[in-house]
Amino acid sequence: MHFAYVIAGSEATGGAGIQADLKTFQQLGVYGLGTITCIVSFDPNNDWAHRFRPVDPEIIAEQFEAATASQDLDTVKIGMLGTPATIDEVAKAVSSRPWRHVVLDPVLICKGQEAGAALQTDNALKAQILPLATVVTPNNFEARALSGLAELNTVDDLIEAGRRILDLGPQAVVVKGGVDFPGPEAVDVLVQRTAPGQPPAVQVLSHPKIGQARVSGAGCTFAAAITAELAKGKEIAEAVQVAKDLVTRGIEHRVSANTPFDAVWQGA
Ligand code: PXL
Repeated sequence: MHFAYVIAGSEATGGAGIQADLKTFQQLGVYGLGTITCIVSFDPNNDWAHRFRPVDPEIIAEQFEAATASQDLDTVKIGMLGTPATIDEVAKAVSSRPWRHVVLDPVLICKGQEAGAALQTDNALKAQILPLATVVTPNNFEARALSGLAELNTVDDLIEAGRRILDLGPQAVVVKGGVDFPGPEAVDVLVQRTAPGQPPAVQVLSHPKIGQARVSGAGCTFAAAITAELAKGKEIAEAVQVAKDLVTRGIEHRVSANTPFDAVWQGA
């Protein structure tokens, strides 16, 4: 049995967050363990606005203790954290033991948060969590925020963003162009560290976009699938291709809901 661990937020409708992560782990045949960092409950009486509740850092520490004592884990995904106090706790816990892979989905803003608090959280994520990651999966918005590039309009822009984020510490960065990327293709770029002093290796993954609408859980599922495949011993490039295929199928077979977004179906 292979084990994959996720530290992320709960999203109560089941579309995103740790619900999507654990479904993805199951679909890819790995045993999932999870630690909840925050609880997001969209408000059906207020346009499905984000309601966000952080989990007490002490409770995060207890969950981490239970998960890491129960199995010998070497692969972890980090999803939404949400506050500087949560980031402090998760950084301390994750760096307290060795990992083969730490996959970071750098969830930057949750719509329920006010801007001032979000900036502090983004900076803490960049300073404290990004250096622990081996693989980072920013979307278009997150890649711009982390790289400092204003626009990502070409494949070369995606590659340049990936190179800059690689300089912040990880072994590999997957920049997801997503629906914001111009043109008919959903383009992801994998930029991977090679030998010291050598330029990074670049791979471009492309598949025709399936509509133009955002689908909930795509980013969570993508990073969780990479994590599951790495847990099984796959190389990063293979894991990213499996993840791209799973998310593409999951978007093709998306589930409609009363929320503004459809949700990825990992079981397709
Ligand atoms: O899709 C980003 C995301 C991740 N994690 C949680 C979320 C969301 C978006 O709503 O609620 C818990």
